[in-house]
Amino acid sequence: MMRMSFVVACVMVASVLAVVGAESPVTFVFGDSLTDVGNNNHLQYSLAKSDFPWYGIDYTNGQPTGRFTNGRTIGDIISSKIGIPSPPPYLSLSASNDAILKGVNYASGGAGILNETGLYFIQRLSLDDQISCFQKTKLWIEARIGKKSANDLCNKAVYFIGIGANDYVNNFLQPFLADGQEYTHEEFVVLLTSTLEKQLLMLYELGARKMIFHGLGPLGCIPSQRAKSKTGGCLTRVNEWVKVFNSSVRKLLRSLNGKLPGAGFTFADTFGPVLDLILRPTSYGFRVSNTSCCNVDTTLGGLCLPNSKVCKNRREYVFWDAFHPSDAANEVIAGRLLADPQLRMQLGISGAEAPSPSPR
Ligand SMILES: *[C@@H]1O[C@H](CO)[C@@H](O)[C@H](O)[C@H]1NC(C)=O
Ligand SMILES: *[C@@H]1O[C@H](CO)[C@@H](O)[C@H](O)[C@H]1NC(C)=O
Ligand SMILES: CC(=O)N[C@H]1CO[C@H](CO)[C@@H](O)[C@@H]1O
Repeated sequence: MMRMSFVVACVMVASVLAVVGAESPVTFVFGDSLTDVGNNNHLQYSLAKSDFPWYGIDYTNGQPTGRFTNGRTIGDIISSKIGIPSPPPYLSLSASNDAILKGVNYASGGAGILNETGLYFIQRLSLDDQISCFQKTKLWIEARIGKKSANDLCNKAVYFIGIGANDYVNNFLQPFLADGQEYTHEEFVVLLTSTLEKQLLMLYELGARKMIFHGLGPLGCIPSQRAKSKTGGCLTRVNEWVKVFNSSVRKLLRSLNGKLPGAGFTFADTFGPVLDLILRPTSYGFRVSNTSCCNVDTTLGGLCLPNSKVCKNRREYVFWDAFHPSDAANEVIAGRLLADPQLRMQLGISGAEAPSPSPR
């Protein structure tokens, strides 16, 4: 599970943003528990699941869906703002389902860039697995509309990728796993970046051109990491590492844009805004950011279990459980992302009424 992402700043966005041209964008979503909308529910042996109360308490019908938060994910909110349905989980679809022509979500709680990340969850779709699933989707699409149209669809689609937090939280930062012992952080970032480069090249070969990579947020400030600090403060060293990762990925995307014809790979940096949300929650209408709404036991995984106590006003908390932002925080983060001119361009949203981000 687990990554905290970016951002901040309450943004006033019209209920549906104007999407230029008649066609709604087709979106393919890759990632971890921040964007999983139910894939892991289909993995029988996965331990990275959230298909129980209190998850989903603020979602439509108040039921758990496999989302790792009390309500909507950032992706759900972005989809709704641009007027498209949130793409369904890949593992709920089949070749004959019309939904595959409109967008698919491959995100899986516990997943990372590296195959070995989150191995103690037994089952999850690593980024390599997610790309294989996309490859299958493309074959399904070809069977439906022909090779040329399928290529065209894949070229025009927008690819959201948000991954890497588990490579820290459920790999490098776990003292009992090999990667944290084998590699210095410098070497680890090289490994992550070079693995990601191969993965992005694979997506490019499959037709991806417009891509938005979500950088990591201040992971050192999520409740599961704070719990490791004597004072309950943010782990500065972890935040510094995340910044190095972000720089390295941003550089990678620039270099790929320079050598791959037609590539428009964007880095969406939300580290600063999310840190601001955490450091000054009251400026955004929140009250608490140093602990989660759900009273979780970080020594027992940090998820919100059915027997946990949940806070009264869930909108007052930036974090829902030890790893994941609340629905209210996701709304702030999504608004911040949608204020990014590059992201708006990728989504074909007209620039005219760009929302102005401002703390509440
Ligand atoms: C990770 O797993 C995928 C598929 O399971 C495999 O194709 C790939 O080579 C593996 N990558 C590494 C670095 O082991
Ligand atoms: C969070 O911050 C509040 C106010 O500064 C403090 O009273 C509380 O002890 C902190 N909680 C944790 C878990 O650090
Ligand atoms: C060079 C560079 O792009 N660094 C960025 C990576 O990390 C932090 C947080 O995301 C950014 O503020 C830096 O600008």
